[in-house]
Formats: sequence, structure tokens, C-alpha cells
Amino acid sequence: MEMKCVLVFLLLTTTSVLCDLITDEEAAKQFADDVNIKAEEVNFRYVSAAWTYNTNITQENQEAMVAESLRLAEFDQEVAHNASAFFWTNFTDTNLRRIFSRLVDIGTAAMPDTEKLERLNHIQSEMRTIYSTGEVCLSESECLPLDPDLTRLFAESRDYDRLLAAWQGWRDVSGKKMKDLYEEFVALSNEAILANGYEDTGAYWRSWYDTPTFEEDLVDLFETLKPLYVNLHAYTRKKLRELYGADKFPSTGQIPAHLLGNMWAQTWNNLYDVLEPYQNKDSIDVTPEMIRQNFTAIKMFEVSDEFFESLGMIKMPDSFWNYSMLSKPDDRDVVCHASAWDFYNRQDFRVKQCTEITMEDLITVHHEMGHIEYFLQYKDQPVVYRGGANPGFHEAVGDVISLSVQTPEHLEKIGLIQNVTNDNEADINFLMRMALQKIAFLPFGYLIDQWRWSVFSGETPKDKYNEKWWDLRCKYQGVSPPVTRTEEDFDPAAKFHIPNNTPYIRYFVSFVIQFQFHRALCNASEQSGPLHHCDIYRNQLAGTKLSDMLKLGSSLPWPEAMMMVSGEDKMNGTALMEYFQPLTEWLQEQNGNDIGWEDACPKPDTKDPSSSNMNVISLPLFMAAVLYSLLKIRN
Ligand code: X8Z
Ligand code: ZN
Repeated sequence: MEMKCVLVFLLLTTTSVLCDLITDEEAAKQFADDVNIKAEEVNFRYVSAAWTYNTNITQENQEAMVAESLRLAEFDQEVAHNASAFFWTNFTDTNLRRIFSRLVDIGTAAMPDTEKLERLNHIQSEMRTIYSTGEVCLSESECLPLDPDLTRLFAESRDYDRLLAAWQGWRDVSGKKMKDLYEEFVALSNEAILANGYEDTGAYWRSWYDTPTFEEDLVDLFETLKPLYVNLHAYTRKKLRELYGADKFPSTGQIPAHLLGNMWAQTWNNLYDVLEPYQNKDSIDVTPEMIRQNFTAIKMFEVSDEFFESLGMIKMPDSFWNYSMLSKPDDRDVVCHASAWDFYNRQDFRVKQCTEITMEDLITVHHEMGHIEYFLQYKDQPVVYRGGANPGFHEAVGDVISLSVQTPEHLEKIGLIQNVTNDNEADINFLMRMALQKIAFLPFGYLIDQWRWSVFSGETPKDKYNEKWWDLRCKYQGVSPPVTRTEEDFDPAAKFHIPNNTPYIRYFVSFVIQFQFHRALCNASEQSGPLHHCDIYRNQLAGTKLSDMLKLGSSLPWPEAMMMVSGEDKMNGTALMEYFQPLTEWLQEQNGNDIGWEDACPKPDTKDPSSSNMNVISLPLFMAAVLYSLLKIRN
């Protein structure tokens, strides 16, 4: 049956268009099935070209990838156009309505002007290439790429000036080179998204969470968790002042951003040796033991695969082992930032990771394997549903697993530590390690898209890009720029997800909900005892619960998916707070009232004592001091 209708387009001119919208739901199902088959093919071609570029950065591979992304956009446009011929908003079948709502929601592929779309794709790959091929020369004979060298330097060096040179050098060779490109990218992306019916790119990204109160919910969550972060920050600040000298930064302010063991100060686990609460306990960093046992990258992935298998979940297929890139090749440039790949043909799933033999990378291995497990579980869903219940779910799967893997009890089971002690001091040490990974990350995970949303909405124009970035870093993370920053710099793009255009709030969401999932799976496996001791290894009840949710992909609204596992339909911080409760109390005892900082970044002279720029107040003081010493010498 067809229905006569009148569509009124209120664009530049008011035009009435007569049309026949198709109401036949059987025909609609057939259409969706046909589209799905073609979507698998077109996506396969694009992903294959993107894989080739990401594992071998050349001009030719970049161009081939851009060409395939244009084909995919053309296909998406055609599908959206044809789907609009159906009166799908009126379908009785809820699932079919949901499928159609996805088919017409095509993101930047909606860009009407092909040349502009090509430019948009080109800019993105240019930015990626700049980021992934950048090297910092610390001396004439020492030029270092981000992975593994600069990453390792940040993890291991405690030399204030060397860290500073690497910090500044990385920002000079990455972000700084991309500011003009990024401005152009923002304008083009917004233009495309507008054609898809959203206010700006940020609004489009937020729409994936399908939660009208999403932004308020995030504010509430952040406020609930903030006291924990502030206490971890205060304790770390005190220890770092002892290590680097009290003259380096004030006891009541932000911490210079290059001292936290990570290029972006996003996780602080590499400072564990400095911050360990009880030094007399056995180490819980298993890196030395992994090296002693001759661990390889493949072995690390096998350990993770075995965990999923022990839960009765899906093992990695042969193609995974045959085609993944699990170590950094030495004969070509690659995008080293770890990622997981679904080729949309229901058989090819790969990880790309420049794996190093460290505990940190063992955790990233589990993170990536979580993505692959999700791909495997939902591979028979239609293409439009091959995604997480929301993007945060996708990021959470592997992390949920590694919450179990990292317990000392589990590390003992897999032979990476011996003689686990179980007392309060060991508990606090363990929770400190976890907090440096999970709590330290929260403000970083929160602020990146605060910055990006404000750029996409136009609230932050190009001449305020860097200022806004540091306003957020100083306010939320309590870290300060270690050298003067200006609008010549573009520090946000020194972080992978900005040039790569990967939305970031998903990680903040993930870091909250992974604890909700962990608690639910621990309950399902009937483990009593504190949440931070729970290990769901070999528990098929937990495995089935998780698999059942993953199988859904994005076919149901996320609160329903969450309900299936946890009996909850909202994000909340209670599981995370329960997990860290003993450490929270311990930190409060250590810190007393010596916590917190002012929102604003420090003025250049106070944060940079080595700076020769004297301000109006310090100059007269300096002159007085010189005069005084001259007089003293004369006397
Ligand atoms: O980018 C990642 C993963 C790939 S989705 C390695 N993560 C974020 C980051 O590295 O900044 C995982 C946690 C945060
Ligand atoms: Zn991820």
C-alpha cells in the first residue's frame, strides 16, 4: 500500500513536493536486507584500504583510502535517499523503524558537495600522517618517534628537563603543524553534519547516546567522582614535589603536565614506584616478570584469548592470528596507536598494535581483544547494528576483563606473581596502582570532548583553541603547562584522537560503566568479598551474561542492554566508588586538608621559574635585591 503525502521543504525557498511514501513493511524489510548485503561489500572495501594505509603509511595508500571512503559515502547517500522513500516513521515494527532511522543517519557522508567531501577526507588523512610520522630530535643524534621511544621515556625518565624537552618537542612536531588544517576540518565537518540534520558535529556525536540529559548526566557523574581524583592528585603532588624539588611548582596548585609518567598525563601508572604506599611489599608490576619469562606480543594476546575462552566466550578465529599486526614493523611507517578492526565480512577481525612487553601493554591487549570479542558476538546482526549499545560499551568490554586479570590473585594463577599477600597494606598498594590507571584518567576522559564540542559549536574560535584547552586541563585535571603556551601552539592535536577524529567521551563513559559491569558479573559469579578482589576467570555464568549483551550490538537502546547484565538502566558511579573505598579513606588520611587547586592556570612567571620574562612585580624586587647585594659588598 502506498500513501499520498505532501512534503513541505522549508529551505531557501518554500517548495511543496508531492510524493508517494511507501508504507509496505514487507517491501521495507526486503530493501533493508538488500542494502545490508551491499553494505558489507562497500564497508569491506573501505576497511581493507584503511587497514593497508594504517599498516603502511604511503602517499599511494593514503589516496586509495580516501577514494574508498568517498565510495562508501556515495553508497550511504544513495541508501539514505532510497530509504527516505519509505514512510518508515510510521512502521509498526519497532525494529524496522530503528533500522531505517540508522540508514538515513549518515553523518558527514551527507555532504552534498563531492569536492568538499573529498577535501574533508583528505585533511583527515593528512592530520593522521603528520601525527603518526612525527619524531622529536632531543639532540642531533637522538630523534625519537612517539612509539615506543617517547612513550618509554615518559614512563621511565625522572629527569625534569629531559621530560620537558620531549613534551615540548612532541607538541612542536604534531599539534603545532595542524592548526590550520584543523580549523578547515571543523568547518567542513559541520557543513556536512548540518546536511544530515544536526546543529553541529558535537551534537551529532552526542546523539549516539540517545539520552536527552546526557550532558547533565556527565556533569553529575564527574562531580560525584571528583573528590576521589582530587585526593589522588594531592597525594601525587606531594610526592612529586619531594622528587623534583619544592621550587618546581607550588604545594597548593597544579602539577606540571610533563611529570606524570605519560605524554598527556592521562594515566599515571608509570609513577607507581614513586607513589607506592607501602614500599616493603612485593611488587605488583609484572613487567620484569614478563620479560624474565620471555613474553612475546603473541603470547600476550594468547593470555587474553584464553581468558575469554575460559568464560565460554568466542575464541579468536585463525584469520585474527594470521593477519593482525601485533608488533611494530621496522621497514615502514605505521599508525602505532592501538586499534581493533571489523572487516564487515563476518570472518576477518584484526588488531593493530605496536605491542611492547610491559604490563601497561598487557592491559591494552585486553582492551583491544574486548573490541574484537564484541565484533565476533554481533557479527550476524545487520551492518547498522554492528556497533556497541553505545560507544562507551565498546570501550568497556576489554577493560571489564582486565579488572579481573589485574587482581593479584589472577596474576598468581597465570604465573606472573608468586606468593600473594592478602592484608590491608597489600590492598592499598594494589588499589593505588588501579587508581593511577582508572581515577587519574577521569578528568582527561571528561575534558577532551568538552573542548571539541565547544570548538564544533563555534563557542571556541581558532584564536582561542589553545587557551580553551589549557583552561580545561588546569581546571579539571589540575595539570599546568610546563612552558609558556600561545596560540602558535595547538596542544589538543598532540593527542591521537584529535587528528584521528575519534570521539573521546566514550572513554569517560566506559571508565564508569565498566565498574557497573564488573560488579554485576561478580554478583552473577556469586563471589563474595570486596569488589577489587573479584576475578571472573572460568566463570561461565558471568561469560554468558556478558555474551548475551554483546550479541545485541546496537539493536536495542543501551539502557535495555545494560539492564540485561546489571539490572541497572543508568550510568552511576557507585560501583567505582565501592571498588576504591579503602583507598579513598587512606588518601584522605594522608592528605588532610591539603587538597585542591584554583581553576585558573598559573601565571607564566610562577609556573616557569626558569623563564627570563620578568613581570612588573618581580622586576623591582630583583633590582632591589641587586642593589642590596652591591651595597653589602661595598661594606
Ligand atoms: O585509544 C584507546 C584505545 C583504543 S580505542 C587504545 N584508549 C584511549 C587512549 O589511549 O587515549 C583506551 C583508553 C583511552
Ligand atoms: Zn578502544
